[in-house]
Amino acid sequence: MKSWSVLAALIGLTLCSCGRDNRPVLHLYNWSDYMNPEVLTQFEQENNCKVILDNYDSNEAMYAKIKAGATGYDLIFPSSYMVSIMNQQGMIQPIDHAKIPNIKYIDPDFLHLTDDPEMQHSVPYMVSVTGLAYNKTRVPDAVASWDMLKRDDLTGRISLLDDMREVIGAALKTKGCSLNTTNEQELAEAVEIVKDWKTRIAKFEADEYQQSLASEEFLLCQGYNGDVMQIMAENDNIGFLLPKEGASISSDDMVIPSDAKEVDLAHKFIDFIHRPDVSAKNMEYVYYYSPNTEAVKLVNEELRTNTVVFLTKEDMKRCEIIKDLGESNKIYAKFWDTIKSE
Ligand code: SPD
Repeated sequence: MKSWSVLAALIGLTLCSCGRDNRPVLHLYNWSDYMNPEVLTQFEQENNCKVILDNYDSNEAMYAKIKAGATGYDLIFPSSYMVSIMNQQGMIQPIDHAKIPNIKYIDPDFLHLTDDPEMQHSVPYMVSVTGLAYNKTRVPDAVASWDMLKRDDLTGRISLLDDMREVIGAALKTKGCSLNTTNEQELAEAVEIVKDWKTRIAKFEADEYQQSLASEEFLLCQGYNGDVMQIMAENDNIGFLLPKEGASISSDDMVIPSDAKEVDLAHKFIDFIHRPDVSAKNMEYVYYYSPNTEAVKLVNEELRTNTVVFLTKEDMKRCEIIKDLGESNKIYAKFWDTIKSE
C-alpha cells in the first residue's frame, strides 16, 4: 500500500511540474492572416515567453470589442485612422523609443502618411491597399474598375469587405470624390452606389473571402492586396486589380493598450518585428509591405519585384489614406447601418 501511495504522489508531482508554465504571456490582437507563425515562435524562444494571438477582421469590430470591456491585450494593430480615435479616447499608451532601437529602420518618407508621424503612440507594422481580386478564367474580361461591381452576370458570386470605410470609400472613388469626404451629399450618393452593388453580392465578408476565391465560390471580391497575393502565390488563376478610379491605402500600426500588463515585452516585440531579418521573413510570408528601410533590401527578389505588394509609383498616386474624420465618423457609421439593414 505504502509503495502505491509513494508512486501516486510521484506521478502527481511530475504532472504538476510539467503542467506549470511560468513564462510571461504576450497577448496580441491582430488582423487575420497578417503574421508569420514562425516569427511568433522565434520571439517566444528568444524571450522565453509565450505569445497568444487573437484575430479581428475590421477596425470597427476590434474597437467595439475593446470598448465593450475586452481586456488583457498587450499589443493591437489598428489602421492609422483608428489609432487616432483610440488615442483621443485614452485607450492606448505612449511608445518608449528608447526600448525600440530598431525604430530607426522605419522609413521616414512613409511616416508622413500616418496620423502619428512622430510615432508617439504607434509604430507602423504593415501597409495594405484595397482592390479587386478576380478569377481569371471565369472573368477573363475583368478590368481595373470598381464598375466591375455593377456586372449582373456575376450576381451572387461577388463579395465586398465588411468594412464601412473601405466599402463607402470605394463608392466615393467612383464619383471622383475623396474617400475622406464629410460632404453629406457626396456620401448620400455613394451610399446609393453601395446599395446597388449590394443587390449583386453574396455577402459582406472580410475574413473568409480568400477560401471562397480559391474554391471558385466567389469570382470577384473586394480585398486587401496581401490577402489576395497569398492566394495568387498558390493559384495562377487569381488576379488582383487596383481600380483606375482610385483605392485606399492603410498603414496598420502597433499600439499598446492603456491597460496592457506586459508593457516591456510589448516594446520588445515591436523592436523584434522591426529587426530587418525578422521583418523580411514576416513580409515574405504575409505578402504585405513593411516600411522598414533595411528589411525591404533583404526580401527575396520575387517579392521585391512583385507590384501587387510593392506598388509602382503610378499605383501609389492613385491611393488615398483613410483618415480619422472626428465627429464626421458618426455620419459614416449612420450610413453604414442603413446599407447593412436594408
Ligand atoms: N488580412 C487582413 C490584413 C489587413 C490589411 N489592412 C486592413 C486595412 C483596413 N483599412
